[in-house]
Amino acid sequence: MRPRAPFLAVALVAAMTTIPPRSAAAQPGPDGFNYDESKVGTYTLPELLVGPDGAAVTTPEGWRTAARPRWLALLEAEAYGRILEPVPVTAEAVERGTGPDGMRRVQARLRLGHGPDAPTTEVLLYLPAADAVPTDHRLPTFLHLNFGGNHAETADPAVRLPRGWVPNGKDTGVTDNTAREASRGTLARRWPVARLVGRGYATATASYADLFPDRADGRPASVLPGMGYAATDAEARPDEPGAIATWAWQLSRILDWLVTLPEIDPRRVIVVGHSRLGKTALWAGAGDERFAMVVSNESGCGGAALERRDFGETVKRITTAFPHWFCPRYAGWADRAAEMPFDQHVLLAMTAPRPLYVASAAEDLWADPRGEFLAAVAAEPAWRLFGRAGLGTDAFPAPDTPVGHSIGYHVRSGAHDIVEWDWERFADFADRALAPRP
Ligand code: GTR
Repeated sequence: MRPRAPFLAVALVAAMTTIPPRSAAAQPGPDGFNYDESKVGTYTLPELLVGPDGAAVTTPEGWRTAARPRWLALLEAEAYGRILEPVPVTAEAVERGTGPDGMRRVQARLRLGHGPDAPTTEVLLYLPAADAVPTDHRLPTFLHLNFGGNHAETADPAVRLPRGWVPNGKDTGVTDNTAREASRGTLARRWPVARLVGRGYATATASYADLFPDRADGRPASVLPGMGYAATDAEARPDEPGAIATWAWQLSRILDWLVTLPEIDPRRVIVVGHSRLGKTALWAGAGDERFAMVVSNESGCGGAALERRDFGETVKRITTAFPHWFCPRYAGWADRAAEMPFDQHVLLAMTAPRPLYVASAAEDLWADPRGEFLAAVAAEPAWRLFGRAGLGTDAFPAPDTPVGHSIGYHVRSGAHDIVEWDWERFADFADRALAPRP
């Protein structure tokens, strides 16, 4: 009789190839973390409307002059590190062409600072066709950093490849940290350019790896040593900026260039980010009030999600897995979330009174959707000081049902990602929140 093992092995392989991938709901994140709402426990958030002396803040003026600066300084010292100073920005190697569907395409290499050794970031911008908008019309603009390089975000064959380090990735097929032609368009689902441009927006992107390679030993290879900051982690001071602060600086420098373009409305540039880049978008909007609106997509721990809620990713885990994202002092809050002098509602409130949109995904339990929503609820008093309605509800909404006024929120069905449906909701919100007022 023939042994049965080979048949079994073949049957098993066949079965494995036809089993659909396990959904994120069945596998919410790494083992050993809480995904059970009944085990979250109780917590008390730090009072938002207070100044440095602990006195209550009750007016917009008090927010601007006392509460906001106090919280911003604390977030710099304890979480993200010092905000980096601006430098002169020069556009080089500017290409203007026609992209898909007649859109105008602009590519520019921005030199940040003086001299041939100053770092550069490569920006890709799409605008509606010239005959699609009235002359002199200035466009509201979505700006986001991307993970795979500009060429991965669109199938447009003219888009230039990054010259430096890029992360390896399943989607892009990169395995040696080097950008490749074969990645072109592999992440296009994350940036629905034609839809945004069709709705009357300009939209720009750049690779997040241009200035700080996203790896634990990235600091020496980042722009920070050249800007007078520590060359090694060992030399880094407790409030030394990390990768998130550097990426936020990149966004501000791109904004410096965008606002010089006659097509762009300098008062309607919206910063968007997904996941670690959602944390970055929030921090960029906190430090740079020229961003007219901020969008956090599934930013989770260190982003929109409350740390005092024990659900999904924790400060301990994030500072162990990604020590380079934050300032060194942040790791000191691992396992001590209840003692933190701030929580993430404070980060969200840094956008007030500008419009803020927070987005979650139902299966993305690692990022704690409910914790992201509750942070937005807790941030609302900052908008109310300005007579704005904020979120306007404390009831966690059903999936795919956007809510809110000056703060928008949705929890999309599905897994951790940023997709066209999310962007459409950001644009719906921006249409309302940034509509030119008479
Ligand atoms: C995860 C990390 C999250 C989130 C995510 C991402 O590994 O734990 O905080 O930022 O990466 O950026 O995709």
